[in-house]
Amino acid sequence: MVVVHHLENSRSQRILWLLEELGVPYDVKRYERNKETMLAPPELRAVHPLGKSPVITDGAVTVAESGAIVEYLVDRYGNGRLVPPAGTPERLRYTYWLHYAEGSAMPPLLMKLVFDRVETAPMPFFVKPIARGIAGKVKSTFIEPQLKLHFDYLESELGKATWFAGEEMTGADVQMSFPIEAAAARGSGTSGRPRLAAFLQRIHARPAYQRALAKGGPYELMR
Ligand SMILES: N[C@@H](CCC(=O)N[C@@H](CS)C(=O)NCC(=O)O)C(=O)O
Repeated sequence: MVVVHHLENSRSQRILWLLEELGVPYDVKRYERNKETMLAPPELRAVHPLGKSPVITDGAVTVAESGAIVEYLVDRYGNGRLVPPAGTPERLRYTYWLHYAEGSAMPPLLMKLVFDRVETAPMPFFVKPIARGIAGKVKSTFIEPQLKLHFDYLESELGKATWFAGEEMTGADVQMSFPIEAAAARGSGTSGRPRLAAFLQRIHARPAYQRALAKGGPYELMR
């Protein structure tokens, strides 16, 4: 039986969604974030040394890293579903987006989260203007332009086909859902980008997505 080690309000939500799309039975083991640091609890390190989510166990097998988990589940349980046939241009796009989500889209989003926190973190009054000045500068000169570059690119890519890898929904869309949802929650991403907004509406309307939400519990991404 597949067990998803699911950290609240996190990337592992998309793995529940994938399992629902595939119709694979699974158990969810829930973990709560530390309220102050927002980090995962130490128990997750007993499953995988990094203690990050998602991580799945499937019998004797443990798989971490969401792109690898998507690939594993689609290969093991998909019977050809949610992955374009090998050797096609769609398959190459599938591989590209599977890597792009965590390799390229998430780093500037994570940086925005961190520098937003620096701006609001409690600190001695005399340090505040300096810390805020640095954070504001990094955001305006690097992070915001990078986010615009990436999300304009995504908007234009969705003009080429309905889904990221082509006309069929695939595991790449599951993988890409998180950066787009995270960007939407953080006030960038979908505003003024109708194709990205439509992508989110389309996935949120899927019965499998809603079943996954019911299993995973409340899903509110960090702003
Ligand atoms: N690239 C990894 C990122 C894993 C990751 O950072 N997960 C976050 C949840 S969204 C996490 O576990 N955060 C809590 C922590 O770092 O303690 C993946 O896609 O699986």
